[in-house]
Amino acid sequence: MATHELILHHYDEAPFAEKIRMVFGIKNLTWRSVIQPSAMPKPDLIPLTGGYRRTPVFQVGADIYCDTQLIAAWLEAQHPQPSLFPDGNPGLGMALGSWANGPYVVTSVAIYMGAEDPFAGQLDLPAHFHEDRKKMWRRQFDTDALGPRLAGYRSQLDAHTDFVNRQLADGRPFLLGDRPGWVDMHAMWDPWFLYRFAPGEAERAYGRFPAIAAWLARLAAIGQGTRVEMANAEALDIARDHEPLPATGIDAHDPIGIAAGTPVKVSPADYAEAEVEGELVGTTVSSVTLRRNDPRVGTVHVHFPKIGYSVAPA
Ligand SMILES: N[C@@H](CCC(=O)N[C@@H](CS)C(=O)NCC(=O)O)C(=O)O
Repeated sequence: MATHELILHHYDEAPFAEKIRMVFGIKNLTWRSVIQPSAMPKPDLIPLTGGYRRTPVFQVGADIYCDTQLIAAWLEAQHPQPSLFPDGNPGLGMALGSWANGPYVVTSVAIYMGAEDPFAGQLDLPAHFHEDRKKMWRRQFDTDALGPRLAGYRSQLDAHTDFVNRQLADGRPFLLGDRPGWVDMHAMWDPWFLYRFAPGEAERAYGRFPAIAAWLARLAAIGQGTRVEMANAEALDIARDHEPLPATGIDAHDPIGIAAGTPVKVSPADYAEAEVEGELVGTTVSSVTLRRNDPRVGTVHVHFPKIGYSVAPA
């Protein structure tokens, strides 16, 4: 049985999932695609994560990795070449995630949520999608009061876009030079999302920049590795039929102050809060791992990055 299969839980319209699909492309990996709903409920995902509902989630056997920061770091560690950091700056590439996942993404999502017709992109989304997202983003903005703030968000977006234009100004094909990397994935999130979810807004923001269109086309041409679909139940069976990797214990320098074996809850701190409960079984300088038991999948280890997540005794 193939414990090593790389399983991505995602849906095609998800821009954070697109970042990881692009990583599969850069590294030319074969991966299994499990389609999850774009809005709650997610009955085939929650047994794996314990309540984390965001997209994507990555699975290898009975190890479940939440958040693109952690998934990208895992893929880079296991499949180092071609590197996601072709300029040799992994720290900067990872640090820019806090820009991309924070102010940059929030600006584009606010523009989409506040746009006249949020379904202008002709996407296949469920009727309750907008309500679901309103609840999900309530810590960042009040979706019903975005109208008067849209102009401000648009001008914020243009300031972020200017970073991209300045990188591309000397004619380089990708943001860091000749080869694509994680920084390209950070920066393409917003145009990729807006062109699909609010095309009029995307045209306003990017239409006058041919260098951005050419860069997006180069990224799209990389492809997404070899994608092989998998039924949802098969992914759950794989988790059930495997043991998670041995727990690492608490990192010797970790100031977290919670002993291994303590029941804890982990939650995203920025949006889509959810209390994932489990037993703390490991930390590294950048991640925390919980052990959970679920009637459908048995024992799983759920891994979260530290950045953007809170950990507290349950
Ligand atoms: N920081 C997370 C953010 C993930 C995220 O917000 N993903 C969006 C979709 S691209 C999401 O979860 N939307 C709600 C959903 O899919 O249920 C990451 O980097 O993975």
